[in-house]
Amino acid sequence: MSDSEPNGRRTALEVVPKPVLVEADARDRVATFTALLEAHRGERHIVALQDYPDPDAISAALAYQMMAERFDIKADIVYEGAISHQENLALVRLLDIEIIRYNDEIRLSDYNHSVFLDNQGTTTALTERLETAGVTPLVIIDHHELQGILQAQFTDIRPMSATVTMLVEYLRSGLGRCEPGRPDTERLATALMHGLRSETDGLIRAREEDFIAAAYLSRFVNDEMLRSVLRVNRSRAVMEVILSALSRRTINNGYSFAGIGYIRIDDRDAIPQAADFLLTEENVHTSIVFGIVTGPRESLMGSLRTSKLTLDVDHFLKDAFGCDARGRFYGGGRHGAGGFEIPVGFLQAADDEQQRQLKWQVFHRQVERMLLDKIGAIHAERTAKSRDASPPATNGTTPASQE
Ligand SMILES: [Mn+2]
Repeated sequence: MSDSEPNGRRTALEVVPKPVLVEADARDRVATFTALLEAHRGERHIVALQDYPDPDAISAALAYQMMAERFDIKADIVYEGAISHQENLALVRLLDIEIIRYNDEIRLSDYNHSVFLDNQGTTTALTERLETAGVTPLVIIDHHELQGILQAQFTDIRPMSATVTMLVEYLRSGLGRCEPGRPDTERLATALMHGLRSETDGLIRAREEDFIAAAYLSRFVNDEMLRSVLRVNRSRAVMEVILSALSRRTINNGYSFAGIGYIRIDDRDAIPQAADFLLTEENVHTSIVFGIVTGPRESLMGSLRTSKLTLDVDHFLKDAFGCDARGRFYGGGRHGAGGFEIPVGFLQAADDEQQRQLKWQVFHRQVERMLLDKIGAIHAERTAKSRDASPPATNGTTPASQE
């Protein structure tokens, strides 16, 4: 693995230098994982998903649930937050996936262990709750960069395109008992195929190992079901958010950003969809949409999308927003996409309308300034570089729109 890229850029998708399916490694992993499940036979596990689970996470959890079942392990899939993207809702409903939104009636101490899939505990509010309840992490399988806040008995963190691809490796080894024509196999394979497709932009960003996973899944996928999951329209709320982002956007050096004010937690997924939409505008290479999501825990949330190959999203967001007092970054991302979340904290839930407006203004200005500072810094760096490389320009004001 080429650990030392000269500029230190490492995102999940960029570091896959040699075929990941090194057979011996895979055999070891599968053997260790199998022995682990065997050793925990009969237990109850909680699969903790990120607060806003996506198809990669949801389908990976389903895979774990079915593998664990073979060892009489009952795994509940739990998240705290919301499933708001229509496609994700369709996935859960059409494939009848049992996924539980955290509530006070769930006794976390009933679980023997926790399992983190497609996350490492940094993007779910369940991490702290589980810690408090004394439920220790058993498994982490994830394709994001190593975050190192949790120690589990079994850890598989690799720079793959999707968590699904990693789970399929375990399934294929026989842990899954996948058989054509079996309804539970069909359901699982369809969910995984959707997860894989959505995580790789419809396989456009898929790599060799993802195609191998897809080829395996294709034996079991129910095409009709998959089509139904994909055939969902945008809700009115999402359209309104897109409209709002469109009318409030400002464009600076190819960066388009829009602060959209307050948004209900159930419509939260409209933010990335609005960012996707803003990215389609001519001469825009990067879009950022953010707003204050209201709900039990109010926070400012934003999404970034970029088509600029040289923009390291993870680095960009970490640098722009920094981290909290405990050292946790407010933002992060992967190839082409990222997000950020800043807790509103003490300023939460003001009933007074004027105070609400003031609060939004404060957050809006602060985020906008941080983004502009970051863009300004990138621009200055680039201008300096091009000055080094080429004869000096006749005047200092280089046109901004040269990309
Ligand atoms: Mn993922």
